[in-house]
Amino acid sequence: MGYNLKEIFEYFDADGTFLKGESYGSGHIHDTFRIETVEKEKDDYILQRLNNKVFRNIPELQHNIERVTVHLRSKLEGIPGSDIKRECLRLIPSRNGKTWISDNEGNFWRMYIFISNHHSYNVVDSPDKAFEGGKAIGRFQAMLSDMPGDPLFETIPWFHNIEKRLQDFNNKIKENPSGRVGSVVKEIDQILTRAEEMKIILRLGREGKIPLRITHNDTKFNNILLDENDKALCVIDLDTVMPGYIHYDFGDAIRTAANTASEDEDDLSKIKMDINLFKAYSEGYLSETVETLNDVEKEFLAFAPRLITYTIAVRFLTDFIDGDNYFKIHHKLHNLQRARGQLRLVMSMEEQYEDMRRIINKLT
Ligand code: ADP
Ligand code: GN1
Ligand code: MG
Repeated sequence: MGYNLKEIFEYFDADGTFLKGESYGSGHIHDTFRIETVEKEKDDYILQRLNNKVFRNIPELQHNIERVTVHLRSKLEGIPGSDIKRECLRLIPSRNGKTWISDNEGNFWRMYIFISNHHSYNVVDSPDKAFEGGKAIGRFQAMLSDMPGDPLFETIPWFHNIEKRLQDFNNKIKENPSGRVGSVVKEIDQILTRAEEMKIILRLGREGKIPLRITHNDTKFNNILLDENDKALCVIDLDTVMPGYIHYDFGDAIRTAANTASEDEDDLSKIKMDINLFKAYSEGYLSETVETLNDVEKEFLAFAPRLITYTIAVRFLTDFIDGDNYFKIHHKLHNLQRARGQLRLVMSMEEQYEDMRRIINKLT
């Protein structure tokens, strides 16, 4: 769809003159554009058409991000040498005084400063990068741990709730809206045989053994930007920052940071969890958080990657059965291919589970 990016850009109170706008990044949810400005010394921008089918309440979503970025910036101001413009997302207000606009076609738009000279990875090729990613998420959680005010708005209710995800999955299997169920019986079986054991984190939460904290909830590695020297720079994609268990962030990051292949890999033989990348990410993450986590949180850290990789497999397969209404896809079997990849990764984690537990035990 062709949008008049120049006109939309000019509704925001940006510093700089529109030069051009192009599709950017590989996110699965919004339509993201990089806007370059004419003046070389001025910032570029990220302009996003927000997915309001996924995020039903844009004002509350934006309010969350305003609160989170204001708090993060106040923390960074207290740290000498911080590069505040690159270490924290900055929303650009629009000319109506809000941090988003809606156009005549019912589209919602927002804009951030483009974080310059960053590196972004879909696949991680070295323990150093994994370590830095872990540090970035640990620091992010630590900085938000004392954010004042009411709990954040739940932008997607039940987001990582595996009981609810399995309910939706089973309902779609019964409905079979696109006639695809017959082609995925093997994958359905792989999911159902693991369903019970996946409920443990929710159970621990209900029993009061692990606390809800402010978590990111979408820590795939391309949402963690590294700097030009591949050091932790900025955690982006703040749409799902809300109350959650730390296992969700740890698990989602390992799912991507320690996968030897990309999420989209169709050759399953290339997909494995790399235990060295797991170890390095864990070291980075725990270097920032080990003092604050309770014993039960630590005990179940090694399980978290199995849970979240499984959860994403359930979500990809549900979307495939539903006829591809949620994630952006680039070919007909894309969601199925992704679900298969995630299931393979779960199996690789199961094989290495004792080693994962040993590593976490040593670090905690
Ligand atoms: P989605 O929810 O669709 O993943 P994101 O907010 O993660 O949307 O943005 C998509 C991609 O755009 C990111 O993975 C990243 O590559 C890039 N991006 C987003 N915000 C910025 C920013 N402020 N500076 C630089 N790149 C960004
Ligand atoms: C989506 O927005 P993005 O592309 O960073 C999804 C995550 C999934 C991920 C799978 C709001 O992340 O939950 O883990 O795709 N985000 C949302 O790649 O659903
Ligand atoms: Mg993203």
